[in-house]
Amino acid sequence: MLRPRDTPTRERKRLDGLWTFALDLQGLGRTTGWQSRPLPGAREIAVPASFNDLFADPEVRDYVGDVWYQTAVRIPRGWAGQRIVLNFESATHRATVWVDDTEVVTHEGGYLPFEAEVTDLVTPGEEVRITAVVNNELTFQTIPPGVVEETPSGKKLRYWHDFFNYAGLHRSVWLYSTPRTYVSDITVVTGLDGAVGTVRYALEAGGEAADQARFAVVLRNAEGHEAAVGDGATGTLTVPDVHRWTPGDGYLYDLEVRLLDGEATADSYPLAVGVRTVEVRGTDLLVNGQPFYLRGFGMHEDHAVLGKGHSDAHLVHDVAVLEWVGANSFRTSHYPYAEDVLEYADRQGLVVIDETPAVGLNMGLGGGIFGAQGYTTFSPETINERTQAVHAQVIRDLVARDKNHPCVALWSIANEPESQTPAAEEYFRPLFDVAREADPTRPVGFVNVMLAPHGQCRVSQFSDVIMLNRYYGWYVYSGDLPGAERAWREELAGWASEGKPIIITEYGADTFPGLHNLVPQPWSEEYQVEYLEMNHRVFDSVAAVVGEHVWNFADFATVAGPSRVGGNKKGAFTRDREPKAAAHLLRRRWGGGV
Ligand code: BDP
Repeated sequence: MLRPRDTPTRERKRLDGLWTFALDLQGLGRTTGWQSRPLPGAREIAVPASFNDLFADPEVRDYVGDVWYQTAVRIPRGWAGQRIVLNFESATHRATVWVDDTEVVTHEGGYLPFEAEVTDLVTPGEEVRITAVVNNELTFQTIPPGVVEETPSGKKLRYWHDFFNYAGLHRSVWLYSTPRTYVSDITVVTGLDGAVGTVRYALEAGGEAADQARFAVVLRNAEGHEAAVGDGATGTLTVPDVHRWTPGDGYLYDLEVRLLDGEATADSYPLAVGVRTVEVRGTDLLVNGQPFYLRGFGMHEDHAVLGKGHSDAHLVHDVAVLEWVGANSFRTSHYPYAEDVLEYADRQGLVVIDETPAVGLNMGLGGGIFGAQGYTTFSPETINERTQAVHAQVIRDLVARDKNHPCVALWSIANEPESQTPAAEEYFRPLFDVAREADPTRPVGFVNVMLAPHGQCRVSQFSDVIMLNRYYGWYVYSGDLPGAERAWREELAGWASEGKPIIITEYGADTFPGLHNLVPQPWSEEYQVEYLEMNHRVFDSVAAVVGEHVWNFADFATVAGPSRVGGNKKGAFTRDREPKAAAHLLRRRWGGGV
């Protein structure tokens, strides 16, 4: 699915703004047809945003179930004769959408786009009603998993990931037009041979005359000069003296894809192309043949009021903060981020570890954080073959959306799943095949949890890159940094013997900003600094370590509980992106700018 764009042959209309909104407290909406009338008892709501924090209302914040969104839109008069599509960049975690009274699409999974062709349901110049019922429940067959428990105080959603279950319409909603026969997909794979760049492309058409589709492509450099031309549905363009996409230099070419009707352009679509290679060799991660060391963070889409709603202002600011601190990369922990984020990372030359929403497939984790357990991770009643099929699909969908972004260097197919059991090995083995089949060009890994240390993990054998989340000095050896350092060195030496590159995808200590200690104790700014320094000593002594991502970029909202003080406080920055002492340490180590 290509992202909606304005091109010489296409137009788009963004449907963001104030919609009407209603909680379906009695579960009546679907049976009594709320899509066919103004939503009962509706209030106005902002799109995009999570619904949870917009109102000072606990009923909304902690709501579990269906919520309804509605708006009206006039179809542009000029779209007569065109194909018309309704596109949601995401709806967390599932949605069914109607145009007037007609159901047009249902989609499962909260962080990837979906769309429906609505040409026959609309009349250019006329208004239509768009209604979406969005549901935030999780089950053992969703990614991420969760379970709705009936309690004396009502429905409660239990889940095994450490971030608040924000939900709603988090990203833009679009109405767009294309010609009746249109470019439906583009795949590019870039290569380098000395100073010569190659852009291998494959094009697909959809619609009425898709079978007879003929294509022409032009690659232009950033100054708009033609760098190469080609025709046919597949081909390879060569670019002598290519300007590479390199970390820190997000140089992009523009690939203009044209679908031809005789000599005329029937459809046209532009794709930003960064020419670069990514490869694992021995214990190195190579970008353009050069060893690359990742400095940065695991992040979250998380802001006051907006929750997980995307905002360009916050994107620009977050990336400015990354630049200030000297980060060259981040992980989209723990779900695919808005496409705007990836497009911006492409232009900024930031390297991205792109993660699926497979987080919390580990019921043995965090009893203290998540409350009483009593579930088995992999079993016929919990995470099972059906979950695995959903997981496989989300990997395919993520690759389909993000395959052309030069910023994406590595796929992470899961965060901290159970990985020390035979059931985990059986579950994950085919998923690595799915990822490699979907994208044979990028390394694939998953993020290993402390409960499956070196020697016990049965899933890392499938990874091209070892990714480790480790909390020596926090969850274990808390307050005992010398003990933590010894234990950490010992474990890391084990992983280094595997002969693969290692990225430390999480290390961090909760820190309450403004809490100071002469003798550093956990939760103080001084302890966070000493904790990070200890980790850095360990990393710097192991050649196979090719990256350090602090957990987390910023403090973020999570499930309330005895070990969380106003959210997860492991940020190097506060939730409003002010630096803690640790951020200054990182800036010195990473050579931050501005
Ligand atoms: C890891 C998770 C991350 C948590 C973090 C923590 O990957 O989502 O927020 O630890 O405990 O378990 O702070």
